[in-house]
Amino acid sequence: MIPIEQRFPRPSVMGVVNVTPDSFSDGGVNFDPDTAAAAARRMLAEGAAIVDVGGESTRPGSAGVPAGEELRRIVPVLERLDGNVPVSIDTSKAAVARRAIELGAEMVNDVTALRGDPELAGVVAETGVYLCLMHMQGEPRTMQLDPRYDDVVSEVASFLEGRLAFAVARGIAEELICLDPGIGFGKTIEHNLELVRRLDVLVALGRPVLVGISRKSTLVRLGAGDLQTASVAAAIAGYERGASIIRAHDVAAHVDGLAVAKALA
Ligand code: HH2
Repeated sequence: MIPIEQRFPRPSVMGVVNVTPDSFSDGGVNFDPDTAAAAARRMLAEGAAIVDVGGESTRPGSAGVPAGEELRRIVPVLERLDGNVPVSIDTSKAAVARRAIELGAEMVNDVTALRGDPELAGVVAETGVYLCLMHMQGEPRTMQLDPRYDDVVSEVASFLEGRLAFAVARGIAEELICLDPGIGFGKTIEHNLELVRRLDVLVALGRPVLVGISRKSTLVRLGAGDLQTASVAAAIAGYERGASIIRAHDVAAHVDGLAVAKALA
């Protein structure tokens, strides 16, 4: 595998395909495997560098699903894609990651940053795939009840630094890893805004930064009526502060917006 910054030059768009009945913004839309595979192919045609396929919603309040159910959701989609679309698997479970990698996934996107399943680090190390480590305070079921930080940016930075060291100690090559502040995961609106505003602090950790703010409730609470436009604006702000990979539902709009932002950089 080439280093992640070469595989995903700034800015790269990661399309989102949630194969779930209950996801935050696209719940149910791609629950059918044919529809999900078609959405992934369309995102690739629209300019996505990779498509993030997930079988478990992590929206606030959700309780999670067993590995068997997650596999039942994602395997038919990956089989249909047949290695023809670059895939990231959004999972914190080793069994799901292993099967997805067998079916061609080149990245594991773990919202628990290797804290959810003790076996996952070994699967990533052994297979040599890319890895995204994301910050989350608490767990999805309760994370939005009362998120608190003294300084959200330095706490997220030191968490990510610690998880990066853990991953490297478990045999995962540092050059394959990117970091993510986890917008909306145990954070208030002000925490989320501050993390994007001061993204340079996370970029200074020396690894590419992935930002997922697309269609999140912070944008709604800011008063956005058109979530696609608001998402692109937030993505560009993140890019200008150093983000490399933008996780987004509306791929074409993000590719266009980020191409202009790059030309103006
Ligand atoms: N956000 C969501 C899910 N996975 N992974 C990373 N690395 N970063 C994120 O910000 C991120 C993520 C939540 O968004 P969505 O996929 O729209 O919803 P759900 O978790 O309900 O499927």
